[in-house]
Amino acid sequence: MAKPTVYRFCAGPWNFSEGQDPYGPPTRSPQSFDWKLSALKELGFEAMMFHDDDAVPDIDSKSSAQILKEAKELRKRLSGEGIVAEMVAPRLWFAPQTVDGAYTSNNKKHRQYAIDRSKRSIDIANVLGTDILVLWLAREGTYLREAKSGTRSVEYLVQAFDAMLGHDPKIRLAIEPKPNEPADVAYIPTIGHALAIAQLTRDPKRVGALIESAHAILAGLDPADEIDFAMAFKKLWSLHLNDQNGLKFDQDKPFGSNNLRVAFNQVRALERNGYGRRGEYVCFDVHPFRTTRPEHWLKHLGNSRDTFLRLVDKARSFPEAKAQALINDLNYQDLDQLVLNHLMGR
Ligand code: XUL
Ligand code: MN
Repeated sequence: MAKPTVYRFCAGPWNFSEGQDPYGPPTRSPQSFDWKLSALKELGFEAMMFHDDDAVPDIDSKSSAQILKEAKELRKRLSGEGIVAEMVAPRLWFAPQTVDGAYTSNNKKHRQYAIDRSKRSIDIANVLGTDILVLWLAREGTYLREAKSGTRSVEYLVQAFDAMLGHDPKIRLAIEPKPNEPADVAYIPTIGHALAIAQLTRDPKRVGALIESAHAILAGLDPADEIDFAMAFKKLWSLHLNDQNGLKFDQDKPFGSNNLRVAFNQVRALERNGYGRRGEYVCFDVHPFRTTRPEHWLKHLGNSRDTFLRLVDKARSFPEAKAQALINDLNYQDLDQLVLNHLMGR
Protein backbone atom coordinates (compact mmCIF):
# COMPACT_ATOMS: atom_id res chain seq x y z
CA MET A 1 0.00 0.00 0.00
CA ALA A 2 1.19 3.53 -0.83
CA LYS A 3 2.35 5.67 2.10
CA PRO A 4 -0.21 8.24 3.27
CA THR A 5 0.22 11.60 1.55
CA VAL A 6 1.75 14.39 3.60
CA TYR A 7 -0.20 17.41 2.36
CA ARG A 8 1.40 20.80 1.76
CA PHE A 9 -0.57 24.02 1.94
CA CYS A 10 -0.77 27.23 -0.02
CA ALA A 11 -2.67 30.55 -0.13
CA GLY A 12 -2.48 33.79 -2.10
CA PRO A 13 -2.02 37.38 -0.94
CA TRP A 14 -5.71 38.07 -1.76
CA ASN A 15 -6.70 35.51 0.88
CA PHE A 16 -5.65 38.04 3.54
CA SER A 17 -8.30 40.47 2.32
CA GLU A 18 -9.46 43.54 4.18
CA GLY A 19 -13.21 42.99 4.34
CA GLN A 20 -14.46 45.14 1.46
CA ASP A 21 -17.53 44.01 -0.48
CA PRO A 22 -19.61 45.68 -3.22
CA TYR A 23 -21.60 47.48 -0.50
CA GLY A 24 -18.92 48.70 1.85
CA PRO A 25 -15.27 49.70 2.29
CA PRO A 26 -12.51 47.70 3.98
CA THR A 27 -13.02 46.83 7.65
CA ARG A 28 -9.32 46.17 8.36
CA SER A 29 -6.35 48.35 7.33
CA PRO A 30 -4.40 47.09 4.31
CA GLN A 31 -1.24 45.14 5.05
CA SER A 32 1.99 45.01 3.06
CA PHE A 33 3.13 42.06 0.98
CA ASP A 34 5.83 41.37 3.59
CA TRP A 35 3.18 41.12 6.30
CA LYS A 36 1.26 38.59 4.17
CA LEU A 37 4.40 36.57 3.51
CA SER A 38 5.24 36.36 7.19
CA ALA A 39 1.61 35.49 7.99
CA LEU A 40 1.86 32.58 5.57
CA LYS A 41 5.03 31.41 7.32
CA GLU A 42 3.46 31.82 10.73
CA LEU A 43 0.65 29.53 9.56
CA GLY A 44 3.21 26.94 8.45
CA PHE A 45 2.07 27.08 4.81
CA GLU A 46 4.78 26.22 2.29
CA ALA A 47 3.65 27.94 -0.90
CA MET A 48 2.12 31.15 -2.19
CA MET A 49 0.00 31.57 -5.32
CA PHE A 50 0.20 34.77 -7.33
CA HIS A 51 -1.75 36.86 -9.76
CA ASP A 52 0.75 38.42 -12.17
CA ASP A 53 0.27 41.83 -10.52
CA ASP A 54 0.57 40.36 -7.01
CA ALA A 55 4.08 39.43 -8.14
CA VAL A 56 4.78 42.61 -10.13
CA PRO A 57 2.43 45.48 -9.15
CA ASP A 58 1.26 47.88 -11.91
CA ILE A 59 2.40 45.37 -14.47
CA ASP A 60 0.81 47.14 -17.45
CA SER A 61 2.95 50.25 -16.93
CA LYS A 62 6.25 48.30 -16.90
CA SER A 63 8.65 47.09 -19.60
CA SER A 64 9.42 43.38 -19.98
CA ALA A 65 12.92 44.00 -18.58
CA GLN A 66 11.50 45.74 -15.51
CA ILE A 67 8.95 42.94 -14.98
CA LEU A 68 11.69 40.30 -15.09
CA LYS A 69 13.86 42.32 -12.71
CA GLU A 70 11.05 42.62 -10.15
CA ALA A 71 10.12 38.96 -10.54
CA LYS A 72 13.75 38.01 -9.82
CA GLU A 73 13.73 40.16 -6.68
CA LEU A 74 10.54 38.42 -5.55
CA ARG A 75 12.04 34.99 -6.24
CA LYS A 76 14.99 35.92 -4.01
CA ARG A 77 12.66 37.19 -1.31
CA LEU A 78 10.60 33.97 -1.42
CA SER A 79 13.66 31.69 -1.36
CA GLY A 80 15.00 33.63 1.61
CA GLU A 81 11.78 32.78 3.48
CA GLY A 82 11.65 29.16 2.22
CA ILE A 83 8.35 29.78 0.41
CA VAL A 84 7.64 28.31 -3.04
CA ALA A 85 5.57 30.00 -5.79
CA GLU A 86 2.79 27.55 -6.60
CA MET A 87 1.34 29.25 -9.70
CA VAL A 88 0.93 32.53 -11.55
CA ALA A 89 -2.44 33.72 -12.94
CA PRO A 90 -2.89 36.64 -15.35
CA ARG A 91 -5.43 39.07 -13.88
CA LEU A 92 -7.53 39.58 -16.99
CA TRP A 93 -10.54 41.25 -15.43
CA PHE A 94 -9.33 44.67 -14.24
CA ALA A 95 -7.88 46.52 -17.22
CA PRO A 96 -10.11 48.64 -19.51
CA GLN A 97 -9.17 46.28 -22.36
CA THR A 98 -11.03 43.41 -20.65
CA VAL A 99 -14.35 45.19 -20.16
CA ASP A 100 -16.17 42.79 -22.50
CA GLY A 101 -13.97 39.71 -22.37
CA ALA A 102 -10.22 39.15 -22.62
CA TYR A 103 -9.37 36.26 -24.99
CA THR A 104 -12.99 36.34 -26.26
CA SER A 105 -13.44 40.10 -26.58
CA ASN A 106 -15.06 41.20 -29.84
CA ASN A 107 -12.18 43.71 -30.16
CA LYS A 108 -9.05 42.31 -31.83
CA LYS A 109 -6.67 44.69 -30.03
CA HIS A 110 -8.17 43.72 -26.70
CA ARG A 111 -7.75 40.00 -27.48
CA GLN A 112 -4.12 40.71 -28.31
CA TYR A 113 -3.68 42.59 -25.01
CA ALA A 114 -4.93 39.49 -23.16
CA ILE A 115 -2.53 37.18 -25.00
CA ASP A 116 0.44 39.52 -24.51
CA ARG A 117 -0.30 39.89 -20.81
CA SER A 118 -0.60 36.11 -20.45
CA LYS A 119 2.83 35.69 -22.07
CA ARG A 120 4.26 38.13 -19.50
CA SER A 121 2.65 36.04 -16.76
CA ILE A 122 4.38 32.97 -18.17
CA ASP A 123 7.71 34.83 -18.07
CA ILE A 124 7.03 35.65 -14.40
CA ALA A 125 6.13 32.01 -13.69
CA ASN A 126 9.45 30.97 -15.22
CA VAL A 127 11.40 33.32 -12.99
CA LEU A 128 9.44 32.26 -9.90
CA GLY A 129 10.14 28.61 -10.67
CA THR A 130 6.62 27.30 -11.33
CA ASP A 131 5.34 25.69 -14.53
CA ILE A 132 1.65 26.31 -13.72
CA LEU A 133 -0.27 29.18 -15.28
CA VAL A 134 -3.78 29.34 -13.79
CA LEU A 135 -6.50 30.68 -16.04
CA TRP A 136 -9.59 31.83 -14.21
CA LEU A 137 -11.59 32.96 -17.23
CA ALA A 138 -13.42 35.72 -15.37
CA ARG A 139 -14.80 37.69 -18.31
CA GLU A 140 -14.89 34.94 -20.93
CA GLY A 141 -18.65 34.82 -21.14
CA THR A 142 -21.47 37.27 -21.72
CA TYR A 143 -24.00 39.48 -20.07
CA LEU A 144 -26.13 39.12 -23.21
CA ARG A 145 -25.78 35.93 -25.22
CA GLU A 146 -26.58 37.78 -28.45
CA ALA A 147 -23.43 39.88 -27.95
CA LYS A 148 -21.01 37.09 -29.01
CA SER A 149 -20.81 33.87 -30.95
CA GLY A 150 -20.19 30.82 -28.75
CA THR A 151 -18.40 28.94 -31.53
CA ARG A 152 -16.15 31.89 -32.31
CA SER A 153 -15.41 32.28 -28.60
CA VAL A 154 -14.21 28.67 -28.43
CA GLU A 155 -11.95 29.38 -31.42
CA TYR A 156 -10.57 32.51 -29.74
CA LEU A 157 -9.90 30.60 -26.51
CA VAL A 158 -8.05 27.87 -28.41
CA GLN A 159 -5.99 30.48 -30.31
CA ALA A 160 -5.06 32.13 -27.01
CA PHE A 161 -4.14 28.82 -25.33
CA ASP A 162 -2.07 27.85 -28.38
CA ALA A 163 -0.20 31.17 -28.21
CA MET A 164 0.64 30.51 -24.54
CA LEU A 165 1.68 26.90 -25.14
CA GLY A 166 3.85 28.09 -28.04
CA HIS A 167 5.46 30.83 -25.92
CA ASP A 168 6.98 28.29 -23.55
CA PRO A 169 7.41 24.56 -24.21
CA LYS A 170 7.16 23.66 -20.51
CA ILE A 171 4.26 25.78 -19.26
CA ARG A 172 1.09 23.93 -18.19
CA LEU A 173 -2.26 25.73 -18.31
CA ALA A 174 -4.58 24.98 -15.39
CA ILE A 175 -8.06 26.24 -16.28
CA GLU A 176 -10.13 27.24 -13.22
CA PRO A 177 -13.76 26.92 -14.31
CA LYS A 178 -16.53 29.00 -12.77
CA PRO A 179 -20.06 29.19 -14.20
CA ASN A 180 -20.83 32.85 -13.46
CA GLU A 181 -19.69 36.03 -11.66
CA PRO A 182 -18.60 38.46 -12.92
CA ALA A 183 -20.01 37.23 -16.26
CA ASP A 184 -23.67 36.26 -16.28
CA VAL A 185 -22.87 33.01 -18.07
CA ALA A 186 -19.33 31.75 -18.64
CA TYR A 187 -18.04 29.78 -21.61
CA ILE A 188 -16.03 27.30 -19.51
CA PRO A 189 -18.28 26.59 -16.52
CA THR A 190 -17.10 23.10 -15.47
CA ILE A 191 -14.15 20.73 -15.51
CA GLY A 192 -15.75 18.82 -18.38
CA HIS A 193 -15.67 21.97 -20.51
CA ALA A 194 -12.04 22.68 -19.49
CA LEU A 195 -10.85 19.19 -20.39
CA ALA A 196 -12.83 19.17 -23.62
CA ILE A 197 -11.34 22.43 -24.87
CA ALA A 198 -7.87 21.11 -23.94
CA GLN A 199 -8.29 18.54 -26.71
CA LEU A 200 -8.56 21.27 -29.36
CA THR A 201 -5.21 22.84 -28.46
CA ARG A 202 -1.79 22.18 -29.99
CA ASP A 203 -0.66 20.23 -26.88
CA PRO A 204 -3.65 18.77 -24.96
CA LYS A 205 -1.45 17.13 -22.33
CA ARG A 206 -0.31 20.57 -21.12
CA VAL A 207 -3.85 21.86 -20.62
CA GLY A 208 -5.47 20.73 -17.37
CA ALA A 209 -7.46 22.10 -14.49
CA LEU A 210 -7.74 23.70 -11.10
CA ILE A 211 -10.92 22.92 -9.15
CA GLU A 212 -12.43 25.37 -6.71
CA SER A 213 -15.09 23.90 -4.40
CA ALA A 214 -17.31 27.01 -4.50
CA HIS A 215 -17.20 27.22 -8.29
CA ALA A 216 -18.36 23.60 -8.64
CA ILE A 217 -21.18 24.24 -6.16
CA LEU A 218 -22.20 27.35 -8.12
CA ALA A 219 -22.47 25.09 -11.18
CA GLY A 220 -24.84 22.83 -9.22
CA LEU A 221 -22.21 20.05 -9.06
CA ASP A 222 -20.57 18.07 -6.29
CA PRO A 223 -16.93 19.22 -6.08
CA ALA A 224 -15.91 15.64 -5.21
CA ASP A 225 -17.21 14.46 -8.60
CA GLU A 226 -15.29 17.24 -10.33
CA ILE A 227 -12.12 16.11 -8.51
CA ASP A 228 -12.67 12.46 -9.50
CA PHE A 229 -13.37 13.46 -13.11
CA ALA A 230 -10.24 15.63 -13.47
CA MET A 231 -8.08 13.04 -11.73
CA ALA A 232 -9.36 10.25 -13.98
CA PHE A 233 -7.61 12.25 -16.75
CA LYS A 234 -4.55 12.96 -14.50
CA LYS A 235 -5.32 16.64 -14.97
CA LEU A 236 -5.91 18.07 -11.52
CA TRP A 237 -2.85 20.25 -11.09
CA SER A 238 -4.07 22.63 -8.42
CA LEU A 239 -6.94 23.03 -6.03
CA HIS A 240 -8.86 25.86 -4.32
CA LEU A 241 -10.71 24.40 -1.37
CA ASN A 242 -13.37 26.56 0.28
CA ASP A 243 -17.13 26.46 0.85
CA GLN A 244 -20.28 28.05 -0.48
CA ASN A 245 -23.87 28.31 0.74
CA GLY A 246 -25.90 27.57 -2.37
CA LEU A 247 -26.40 29.51 -5.58
CA LYS A 248 -25.45 33.07 -4.77
CA PHE A 249 -22.33 35.25 -4.96
CA ASP A 250 -18.99 33.47 -4.63
CA GLN A 251 -18.53 33.35 -0.85
CA ASP A 252 -15.07 31.79 -0.36
CA LYS A 253 -16.04 30.52 3.10
CA PRO A 254 -13.62 28.43 5.18
CA PHE A 255 -13.34 24.82 4.00
CA GLY A 256 -16.16 22.71 5.48
CA SER A 257 -17.94 25.76 6.91
CA ASN A 258 -21.19 25.17 5.08
CA ASN A 259 -21.36 21.43 4.44
CA LEU A 260 -18.99 19.12 6.27
CA ARG A 261 -20.17 16.03 4.39
CA VAL A 262 -19.48 17.63 1.00
CA ALA A 263 -16.03 18.63 2.34
CA PHE A 264 -15.45 15.05 3.60
CA ASN A 265 -16.26 13.67 0.14
CA GLN A 266 -13.78 16.08 -1.47
CA VAL A 267 -11.07 14.86 0.89
CA ARG A 268 -12.00 11.22 0.16
CA ALA A 269 -11.74 11.95 -3.58
CA LEU A 270 -8.30 13.54 -3.11
CA GLU A 271 -7.15 10.59 -1.00
CA ARG A 272 -8.35 7.88 -3.38
CA ASN A 273 -6.73 9.58 -6.36
CA GLY A 274 -3.42 10.39 -4.67
CA TYR A 275 -3.65 14.19 -4.97
CA GLY A 276 -0.43 15.72 -3.64
CA ARG A 277 1.80 12.77 -4.60
CA ARG A 278 3.18 14.55 -7.66
CA GLY A 279 3.97 17.74 -5.77
CA GLU A 280 0.50 19.36 -5.99
CA TYR A 281 -0.41 21.76 -3.18
CA VAL A 282 -3.68 22.13 -1.29
CA CYS A 283 -4.57 25.83 -1.64
CA PHE A 284 -7.37 27.49 0.29
CA ASP A 285 -9.13 30.24 -1.68
CA VAL A 286 -10.89 31.55 1.42
CA HIS A 287 -11.53 35.03 2.79
CA PRO A 288 -11.91 36.28 6.37
CA PHE A 289 -15.48 37.21 7.26
CA ARG A 290 -16.08 40.98 6.96
CA THR A 291 -16.55 41.16 10.74
CA THR A 292 -13.10 39.68 11.47
CA ARG A 293 -10.94 41.74 13.83
CA PRO A 294 -7.24 42.14 12.95
CA GLU A 295 -6.16 39.86 15.83
CA HIS A 296 -8.13 36.99 14.19
CA TRP A 297 -6.93 37.73 10.67
CA LEU A 298 -5.28 34.35 9.98
CA LYS A 299 -7.96 32.12 11.46
CA HIS A 300 -9.89 31.34 8.26
CA LEU A 301 -6.73 29.80 6.79
CA GLY A 302 -5.62 27.95 9.92
CA ASN A 303 -9.18 26.71 10.50
CA SER A 304 -9.52 25.52 6.89
CA ARG A 305 -6.28 23.55 7.24
CA ASP A 306 -7.38 22.07 10.60
CA THR A 307 -10.73 21.00 9.15
CA PHE A 308 -8.98 19.54 6.12
CA LEU A 309 -6.56 17.51 8.26
CA ARG A 310 -9.32 16.26 10.54
CA LEU A 311 -11.27 15.16 7.48
CA VAL A 312 -8.15 13.39 6.20
CA ASP A 313 -8.19 11.40 9.49
CA LYS A 314 -11.91 10.75 8.96
CA ALA A 315 -11.29 9.55 5.40
CA ARG A 316 -8.45 7.25 6.53
CA SER A 317 -10.44 5.81 9.42
CA PHE A 318 -13.69 5.37 7.45
CA PRO A 319 -15.02 1.82 8.04
CA GLU A 320 -14.58 0.74 4.42
CA ALA A 321 -15.44 -2.96 4.97
CA LYS A 322 -18.67 -2.13 6.78
CA ALA A 323 -19.56 0.38 4.07
CA GLN A 324 -18.84 -2.17 1.35
CA ALA A 325 -21.08 -4.77 3.02
CA LEU A 326 -23.91 -2.21 3.14
CA ILE A 327 -23.31 -1.29 -0.52
CA ASN A 328 -23.44 -4.99 -1.49
CA ASP A 329 -26.72 -5.29 0.42
CA LEU A 330 -28.16 -2.12 -1.24
CA ASN A 331 -28.71 -0.88 2.30
CA TYR A 332 -28.09 2.79 1.58
CA GLN A 333 -30.19 3.83 4.57
CA ASP A 334 -27.61 2.37 6.97
CA LEU A 335 -24.75 3.51 4.73
CA ASP A 336 -26.04 7.07 5.08
CA GLN A 337 -26.13 6.71 8.87
CA LEU A 338 -22.68 5.06 8.93
CA VAL A 339 -21.27 8.20 7.25
CA LEU A 340 -23.10 10.55 9.60
CA ASN A 341 -22.07 8.59 12.68
CA HIS A 342 -18.47 8.52 11.47
CA LEU A 343 -18.47 12.29 10.95
CA MET A 344 -20.12 12.86 14.33
CA GLY A 345 -17.45 10.75 16.06
CA ARG A 346 -19.14 7.40 16.58
C1 XUL B 1 -12.29 33.87 -8.44
C2 XUL B 1 -11.16 33.07 -8.01
C3 XUL B 1 -9.81 33.66 -8.26
C4 XUL B 1 -8.86 32.69 -8.86
C5 XUL B 1 -7.51 33.22 -9.19
O1 XUL B 1 -13.51 33.37 -8.12
O2 XUL B 1 -11.33 32.02 -7.45
O3 XUL B 1 -9.30 34.13 -7.06
O4 XUL B 1 -8.66 31.63 -7.99
O5 XUL B 1 -7.53 34.15 -10.18
MN1 MN C 1 -10.02 30.38 -6.92
